Amino acid sequence: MKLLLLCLGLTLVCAQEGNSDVVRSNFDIPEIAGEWYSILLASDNREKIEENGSMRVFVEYIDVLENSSLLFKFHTKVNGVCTELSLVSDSTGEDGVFTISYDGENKFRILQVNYSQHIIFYLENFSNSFKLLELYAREPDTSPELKSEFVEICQKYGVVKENVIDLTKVDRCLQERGNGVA
Ligand SMILES: *[C@@H]1O[C@H](CO)[C@@H](O)[C@H](O)[C@H]1NC(C)=O
Ligand SMILES: *[C@@H]1O[C@H](CO)[C@@H](O)[C@H](O)[C@H]1NC(C)=O
Ligand SMILES: *[C@@H]1O[C@H](CO)[C@@H](O)[C@H](O)[C@H]1NC(C)=O
Ligand SMILES: CC(=O)N[C@H]1CO[C@H](CO)[C@@H](O)[C@@H]1O
Repeated sequence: MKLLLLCLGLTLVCAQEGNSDVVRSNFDIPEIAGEWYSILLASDNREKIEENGSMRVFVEYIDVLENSSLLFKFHTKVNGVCTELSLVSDSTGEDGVFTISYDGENKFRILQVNYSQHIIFYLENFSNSFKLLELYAREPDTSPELKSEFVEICQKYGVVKENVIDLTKVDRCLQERGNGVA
């Protein structure tokens, strides 16, 4: 009963299903720095994330720069060859929201993060028409529970589950990763 009343009072908090050990606002951006692995990738435009798609990128690490911009080091397969890709994304000043110029002008936000475990990004374009959701983890793979939660989140953002790709089952160019963060 007490719990029910608490939920009525704090509908917003209680309505947040799934993993409660995550941060959904007031992000501590320096905490997202360091090594990550791409786990799941989803888009309403599947071509973007299929083989040879521009958004099929595998993260190695995120660096937080002095001016609060983020440096993403990725690997991507170009004609079957692992190729490095570094992108800088600038802070918009809004909590967890950044811009990035890559395949058009894009804007992304952090949906949720557990700094020591995983992070979920939602990217929306300015110049082209597609949405992208990404799940990164500190380890090369995550629990099936977290993967299912991600699929549910994608559906809420209008991306069907058939358009969620499990990158742990493909070559993520892991052998190209450096030893630690530059
Ligand atoms: C991250 O997850 C771990 C294990 O579930 C938990 O102990 C920790 O409190 C979480 N951290 C945050 C910031 O939620
Ligand atoms: C922040 O610094 C990086 C690296 O020097 C640069 O590429 C980026 O344009 C800068 N962003 C802003 C908003 O000044
Ligand atoms: C991706 O590009 C490679 C090299 O050009 C080609 O062999 C392969 O068939 C392409 N894959 C798809 C799904 O188009
Ligand atoms: C966030 C954003 O600007 N999304 C745009 C993506 O591109 C389509 C088509 O140009 C626009 O309708 C969206 O507003």
